[in-house]
Amino acid sequence: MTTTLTYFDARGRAEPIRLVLAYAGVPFEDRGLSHEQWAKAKAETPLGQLPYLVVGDADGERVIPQTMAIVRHLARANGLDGKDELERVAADVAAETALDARTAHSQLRFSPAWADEAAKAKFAAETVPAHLARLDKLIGDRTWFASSAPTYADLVAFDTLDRLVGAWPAILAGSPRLAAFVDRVRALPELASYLASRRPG
Ligand SMILES: N[C@@H](CCC(=O)N[C@@H](CS)C(=O)NCC(=O)O)C(=O)O
Repeated sequence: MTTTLTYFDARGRAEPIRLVLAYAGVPFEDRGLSHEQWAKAKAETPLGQLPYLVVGDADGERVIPQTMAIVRHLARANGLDGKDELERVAADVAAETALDARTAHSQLRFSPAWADEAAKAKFAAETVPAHLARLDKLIGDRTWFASSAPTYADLVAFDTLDRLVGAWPAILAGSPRLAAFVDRVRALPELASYLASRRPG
């Protein structure tokens, strides 16, 4: 079986996919296209968007677009989607809540307001805490969001929180349970090699 992930040469949307692959121990080719390469390749991709995943086996190749379809496919294929329906729902709820925060951050990050320090400070002071409060409520005093062991939702939540910490290093100071969660994910032995060698954020 071969697994090839294609995205730009950046963490971006593909990072939760890479984290799931790394945590599951699935060897994969991590293709990072330049914008010139993408301009040539775009027309031949499933939806004209990145990322997409190509999984090859004896039956041929499956080409899968859409970040969260890829993440959830890999989670199901590798037992990272929860043990039963209740856990699967909890994982989906946590992942969607993290993605709400990620989307809000990306909208600011890729807008002219990112150059406006006052707008950034307002976002960090008012918008981010509302997202963090939801995530904090979901994890409560548990170790992982949805199960007794990490699910894909923990990796999606880690990616979001890690991005926020990258933008505002003290952003989790008022959320000790989420800060401890981030440290816990960062310390997972399954992720050690990937986290030590991944692209800069
Ligand atoms: N919902 C899609 C959105 C994909 C998307 O917007 N990808 C951007 C990169 S982050 C893209 O392909 N941009 C290049 C283009 O549209 O030509 C997903 O999550 O995969």
